[in-house]
Amino acid sequence: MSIDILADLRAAVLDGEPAEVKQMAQRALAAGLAPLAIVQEGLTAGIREVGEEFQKGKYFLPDLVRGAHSMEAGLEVLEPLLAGNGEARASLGTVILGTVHGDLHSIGKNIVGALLRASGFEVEDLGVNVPTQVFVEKVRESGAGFLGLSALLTTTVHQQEAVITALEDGGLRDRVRVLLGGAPIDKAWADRVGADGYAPDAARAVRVAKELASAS
Ligand code: B1M
Repeated sequence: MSIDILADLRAAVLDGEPAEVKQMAQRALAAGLAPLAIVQEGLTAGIREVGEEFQKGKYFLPDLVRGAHSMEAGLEVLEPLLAGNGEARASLGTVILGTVHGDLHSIGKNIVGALLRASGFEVEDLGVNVPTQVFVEKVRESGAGFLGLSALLTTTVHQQEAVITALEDGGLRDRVRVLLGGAPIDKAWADRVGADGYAPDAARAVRVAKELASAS
C-alpha cells in the first residue's frame, strides 16, 4: 500500500501535476510514511525521472518546469515536517548556503537547508545564482562557521572552485568550513578544489556538517 503511494507520487511528479502531488504527499503522511522517505523515494525519484526524460529528448523545458513545480508543491507539505519536533537545543553553528552563480536550481539546496535546520544548524540561505563576491562578503561580515555551495550544472561547478579561491585571496579561507554538493560533483572534485567536505545527498550533508562541527 505505502509502496503504491510512493509509485503514484513519482508518477504525479513525472506527469507534472502539482495539485495531485500535494494530495498524495498528504496521503503518504496519513499512511504513516516518514517525511524524509516521501521526499527521497517519492518526490526526488520522480524529478530525477523527469530529468532522464529531458536528457533523452522526450521532455522539453516546460515539462522540466512543471516537474519542478510539482516537486515544490509536495515540499510545501513535507518540508515543515522535516524540522522534527522543534525541541530547543544549542546551535551547532551557522551555515551560509547558496547555489552558485549562473545556476538556478534550488530544490536540492532547499532540502539540504531544511535538514541542516532540523539538525540544529542555523542556516542563512542566500538563494540561487549567487555571485562569488556575495558569498565572500557574507563570510567576511557574518562570522559563520560553514559555507555550503550547491551546483547542478556541469557548466557551473567551477564556480565552487572560484568561491574557494576568492576566499583564499581574501584571507578568509581559514574562517569557514566549505561543504560542496550537487549532482554533477563527487568527493574527488571536492578534494581537488580544496573543500572541507562533500555530500551526495541532504542526509549525508548533515552528517558531514556535524563531523566538521565536532572537529572544529
Ligand atoms: Co535543470 N538540469 N536545467 N532545471 N534540472 C538538470 C540539472 C539536468 C541534469 C537535466 C538533464 O539534462 N538530465 C541538466 C544539467 C546537465 C548538465 O549540466 N550536464 C539540466 C539543464 C540542462 C538545465 C537547463 C540548462 C535547461 C535549459 O534551459 N535548456 C536550465 C539551466 C538553468 C540554470 O540553472 N541556469 C535548467 C533549468 C531547470 C529548471 C529551472 C526548469 C528546474 C529547476 C527548478 C528549481 O530548482 N527551482 C530544473 C530541474 C528541476 C532539473 C532536474 C530535472 C531536477 C533537479 C532537482 O531538483 N533534483 C535535473 C535532473 C537531475 O537532477 N537528475 C536538471 C532533485 C533534488 C532533490 O536533487 O538537486 O541533485 P539534487 O540535490 C540533492 C543532491 O545533489 C545533494 O542533496 C540534494 C538532496 O538530496 N545536494 C547537496 C545538492 N546541493 C547540495 C549542497 C550540499 C550538499 C548536498 O552542501 C552544500
